Amino acid sequence: MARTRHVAIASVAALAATAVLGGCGGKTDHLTADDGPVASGNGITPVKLVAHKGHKVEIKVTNTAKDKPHGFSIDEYGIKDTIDQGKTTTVKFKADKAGTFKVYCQLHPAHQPAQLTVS
Ligand SMILES: [Cu+2]
Repeated sequence: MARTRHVAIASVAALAATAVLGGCGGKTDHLTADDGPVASGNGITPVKLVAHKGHKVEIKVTNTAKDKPHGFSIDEYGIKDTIDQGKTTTVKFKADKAGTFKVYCQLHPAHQPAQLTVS
């Protein structure tokens, strides 16, 4: 009986350890961006996005244009998405590289890009 109780306590301790490890480094930066018309044409706003190195990043991107799809790319993180007009998508990646990266519409290179800073 005593041995059974000991085993039960050990497995509870193991579960608790797993939960703590899961929380460590598992922080997520939630960002929001619009991809579509801006004052001077089309582009991505806000023009400055900031994330913390080591965090997961989720960028909720809405294509606010009414007439055409727009793209959302960050080359250094291997992101190349296309969002249909009026739709929202969530771009997810791990911010494992520090630096300032160009965020742009790969469908329309002339559109105003944004910058993602990871530090
Ligand atoms: Cu575009």
